[in-house]
Amino acid sequence: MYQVIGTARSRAMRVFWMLEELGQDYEIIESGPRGKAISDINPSGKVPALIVDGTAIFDSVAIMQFLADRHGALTYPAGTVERAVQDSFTQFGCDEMDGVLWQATKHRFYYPEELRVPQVRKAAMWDFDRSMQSLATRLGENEFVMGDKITVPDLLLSHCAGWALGMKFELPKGRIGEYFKRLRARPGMRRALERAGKNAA
Ligand SMILES: N[C@@H](CCC(=O)N[C@@H](CS)C(=O)NCC(=O)O)C(=O)O
Repeated sequence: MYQVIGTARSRAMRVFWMLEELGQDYEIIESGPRGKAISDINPSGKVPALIVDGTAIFDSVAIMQFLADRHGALTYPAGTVERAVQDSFTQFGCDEMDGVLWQATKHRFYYPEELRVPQVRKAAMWDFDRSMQSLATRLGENEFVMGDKITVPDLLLSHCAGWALGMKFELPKGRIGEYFKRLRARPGMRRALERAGKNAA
């Protein structure tokens, strides 16, 4: 059985959600960032980690893609043009959403107070807004970023959208807003939240 180190309030949520979508069982090892369970195996102290066959894999996006590949779902096969386009959306999520939000989060809560620059939040909102505009164009009328098939970046992008809401960033209305809502309403997301939320209690 898979073991996941992390909590629902971290990027580990992406991994719980992916495992639910894939119908795979998993054990949650509760650890916040830099907690003992994660620091014992990950020198950076960052969550999440997935333990599989005795090996620890770090980075939520690497883990999600690994699981999708391994179980042959929510992904196009490596080496196909579709996979290259899919990966470009994944990279978009990392750079244009996660990276921007993480920067804003660090300057809001995470850095020692003397390193926090309040203006970073405004710049991050500006970046985020531009990202949403380009996502709107790329998504067009599609249900998912790759058309009618859900893939790894859909989970990543909508997880980031929830993070953005938590940071009081404005999410676009219309098709993009509906796209995020549709994804977050999926039963797999609901199950992951219920299970990881309970586990955290
Ligand atoms: N790119 C990594 C980032 C992991 C990460 O930064 N996790 C946060 C919690 S969501 C953390 O543990 N931060 C601790 C730190 O930066 O010291 C991933 O997607 O897993």
